[in-house]
Amino acid sequence: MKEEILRQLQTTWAGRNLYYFSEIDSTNTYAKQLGKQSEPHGTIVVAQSQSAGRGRLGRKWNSPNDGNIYMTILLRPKFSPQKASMLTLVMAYSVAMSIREFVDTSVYIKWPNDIVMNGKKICGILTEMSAEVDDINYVVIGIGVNVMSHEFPDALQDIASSILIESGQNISETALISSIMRNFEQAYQRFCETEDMSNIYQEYNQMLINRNRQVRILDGENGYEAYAMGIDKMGQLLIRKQDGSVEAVFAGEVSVRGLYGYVE
Ligand code: BT5
Repeated sequence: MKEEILRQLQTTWAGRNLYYFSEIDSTNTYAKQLGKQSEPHGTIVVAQSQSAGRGRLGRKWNSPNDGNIYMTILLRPKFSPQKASMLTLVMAYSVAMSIREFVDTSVYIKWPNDIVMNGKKICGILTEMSAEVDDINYVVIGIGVNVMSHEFPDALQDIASSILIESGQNISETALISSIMRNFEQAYQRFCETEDMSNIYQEYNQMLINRNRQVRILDGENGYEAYAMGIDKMGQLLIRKQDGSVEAVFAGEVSVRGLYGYVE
């Protein structure tokens, strides 16, 4: 498997340094350990299954050995720590572009960190960082893609699905990993030119499922309805509130839901 991934990778800096596990607790946790050591920018960690896969805010990521993707990339960016949260969007854009190369079914981004097909979540992204005030030590971006899962636990039935279930297509996970790395390397270079989403946000908005929709903004205890317009150059979601005022919502602070469910 490791050799097959390396054979297919077309990247130059990224992914040449590859750690592969049949099972691991979490590829993000492992990549963070590598970040503390001197492992280079672009190192990737891939696992066939995770025993303690993580989502945001202490949530769990269901990670069975089903032919899915669990991977993390280690980066050592030169830009300031405030910009790192935009890397989640850069990765979401890259993953959506990649899945679109393989399937006929529509693939969308749900801001900020999910990929959806037919209104179901097929991928989540978890970005974590170690930084000083002005400098980033390292960033890890974890990607979980449900490629081949046939079924999900009851608790996830309503929101989760896989590429196989939604498109009926069998995709090789190694080919998809290679495509994600190629698209991410290119998108990351475009991001670094301006250190913001200027080069990417218009294409991102084309794939944004929340765009031009009523959404529910979940902000800690408070929730309110607004109209989502798309992201700006800083990766913030522009929303029009019911009083007509336009606000930019920062990804770290809130979640977005549809009015009646996960997307719609
Ligand atoms: C995420 O968090 O969506 C980020 C998931 C990142 C997973 C990758 S796998 C490789 C790397 N190593 C790790 O340990 N993590 C990363 P969040 O937005 O908080 O969503 C978590 C929620 O998604 C859960 O509370 C469930 O409702 C749902 N969920 C859990 N497992 C899922 C799955 N396999 N597919 C779809 N939804 C799932």
